[in-house]
Amino acid sequence: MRFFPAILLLASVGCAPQETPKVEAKQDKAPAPAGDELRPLKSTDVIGMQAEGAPEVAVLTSAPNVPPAIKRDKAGKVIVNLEVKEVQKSIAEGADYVFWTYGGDVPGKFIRIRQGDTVEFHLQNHPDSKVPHNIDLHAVTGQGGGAASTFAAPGQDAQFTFKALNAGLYIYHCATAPVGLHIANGMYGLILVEPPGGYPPVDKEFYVVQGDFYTSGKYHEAGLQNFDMEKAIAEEPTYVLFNGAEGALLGDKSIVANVGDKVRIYVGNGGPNLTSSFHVIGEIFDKVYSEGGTRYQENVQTTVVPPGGSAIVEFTVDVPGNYPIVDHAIFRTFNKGALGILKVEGAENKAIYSGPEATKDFKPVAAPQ
Ligand SMILES: [Cu+2]
Repeated sequence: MRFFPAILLLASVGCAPQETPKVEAKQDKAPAPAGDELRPLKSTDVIGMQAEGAPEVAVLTSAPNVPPAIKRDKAGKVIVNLEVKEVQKSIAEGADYVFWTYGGDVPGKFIRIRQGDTVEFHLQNHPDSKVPHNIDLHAVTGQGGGAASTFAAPGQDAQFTFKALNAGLYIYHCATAPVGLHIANGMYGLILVEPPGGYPPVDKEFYVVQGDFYTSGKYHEAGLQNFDMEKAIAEEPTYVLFNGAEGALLGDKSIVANVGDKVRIYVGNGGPNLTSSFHVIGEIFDKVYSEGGTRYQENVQTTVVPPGGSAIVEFTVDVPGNYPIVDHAIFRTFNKGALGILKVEGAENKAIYSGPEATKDFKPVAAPQ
């Protein structure tokens, strides 16, 4: 009986359709600044598209660098040569780990193509590798995202071809069993599929991927560390890192921009387990292409990046300083390594940020008796 008035209300609204507010029309009129939106094609319109011009070999870059924007105004044929290497490298000062990598580093090489491109993909497993690998690119439509066609033993080059039907920013990763182990060892990276016309130009672009790592020793324990399966299953990482090592974005490896620059960061999360609460301390993201998709949200403080997912964040840097890049699940930053620095250089603007103005004794006003 308590719900009776609500039912009456619903019934009365149902009887008066002429009074229903036209919400849809309002939403359709949401303004979009000219030249500032992406113009992806529908995947169904891309299927019959033919590659034009001579094949080109994709420029691949190691983090935090990003390949140049695609200049082509037509879909083309692109050849990607991605080499798998198993390498022992520093995971933290004094601690080493044997990473399995796409190109020698974690994350793997950044791949940049255009929507509609036909991509001849070569996964090249170095002869010194101990185990076979493959690749699942989330930008691929088809069995296993390519994993079913790229199984490469050490010393093999596995080739397949795909058409990039959907624009967006996509994770790629190894999908060889045990998949969790291959990903936990660093086998992931990003592939950007630009829509026709590309992304709006910015001054600086960077490539940052978070990952969680499970070492046999404790955080900062020295020496060569083994993978710890128990910690991985429990989802209790020893390290949570940007770009595969503690300090990969600190000191002289910090990313740098100048006051006034528009900055875009292609953010990925390789996982294998943890969702990132990606945040830059002292900045607000003017735009976030959530989950690496087409639409953007504006004025965002912290964006969620799931394992096997991505986001594109953009902001203009207005005043100089050191801006920490963190996972705002903050013990990961201060106790597991998830910390980078964006260093912004240039003239101060006291109207935006004064800096310390005064510090003096504070005496609370006594409460009235
Ligand atoms: Cu692998």
